[in-house]
Amino acid sequence: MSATAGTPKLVLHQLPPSHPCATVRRALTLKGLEVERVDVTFGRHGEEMAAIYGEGRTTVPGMLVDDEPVHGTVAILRRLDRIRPDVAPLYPAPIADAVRDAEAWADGELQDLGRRLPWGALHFRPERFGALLGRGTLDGAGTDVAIRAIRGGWRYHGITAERLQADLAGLPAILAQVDRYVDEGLMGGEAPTALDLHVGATIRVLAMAEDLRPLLRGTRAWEHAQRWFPIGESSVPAGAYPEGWVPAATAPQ
Ligand SMILES: N[C@@H](CCC(=O)N[C@@H](CS)C(=O)NCC(=O)O)C(=O)O
Repeated sequence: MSATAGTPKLVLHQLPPSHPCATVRRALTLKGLEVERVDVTFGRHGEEMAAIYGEGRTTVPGMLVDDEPVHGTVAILRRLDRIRPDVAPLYPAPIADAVRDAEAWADGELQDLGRRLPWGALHFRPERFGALLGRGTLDGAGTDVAIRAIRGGWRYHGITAERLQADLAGLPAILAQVDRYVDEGLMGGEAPTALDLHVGATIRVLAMAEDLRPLLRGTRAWEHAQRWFPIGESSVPAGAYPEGWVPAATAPQ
């Protein structure tokens, strides 16, 4: 694919179900930038990414900008904003610093929850692992493979039942933080900021667990996520997390 005059050639290395990759894809469409998408191989993605982006840079997304490696969601969003500053600015001038500060939280604490909570739910419903890849319920043999993969996911992400329970207990506070950012005008406006894109992609991945939807619905996080990341059917049915671990939803504000 050749870049149009003045626009660099962009290549996105991704794992399609990854929420940070969804953030970057949304930024690209908002800015009207063309990109070549390359799916790295799940399981070998670490070595494939490091070979392109350098030692230790094993995660997705990464982007080549005219062959120059730019690694990580934040670096990519900032670069896209420089490439096309006038279309859909992600760090609008009056609030740019505040968006950048909030982005550090969204790229870290919030984004991590978007890995631990779905992996956490899948442990209890491993036959739904295929839903991550847009497939249906797995059969017995497929579920055996999924169980092994999910065990690996728990180890890799440092998930324990104790941590999962604590993450679930902490979710209302996380959602309240998003609502504060909306109140402060850092996201949730007519035009999305970088924060909208980080938050929206994570909310959508959390919504794959039906158990979390009562908590999510009625928050401004949910309402605003839908605008940039439409949320479809859940993938893991209600009743996955152990009883009593998901805090009760309060009445929508
Ligand atoms: N905050 C970083 C983290 C990226 C990240 O951890 N990506 C995950 C996918 S959601 C990944 O590559 N996981 C595979 C691995 O860590 O090996 C970013 O947004 O670039």
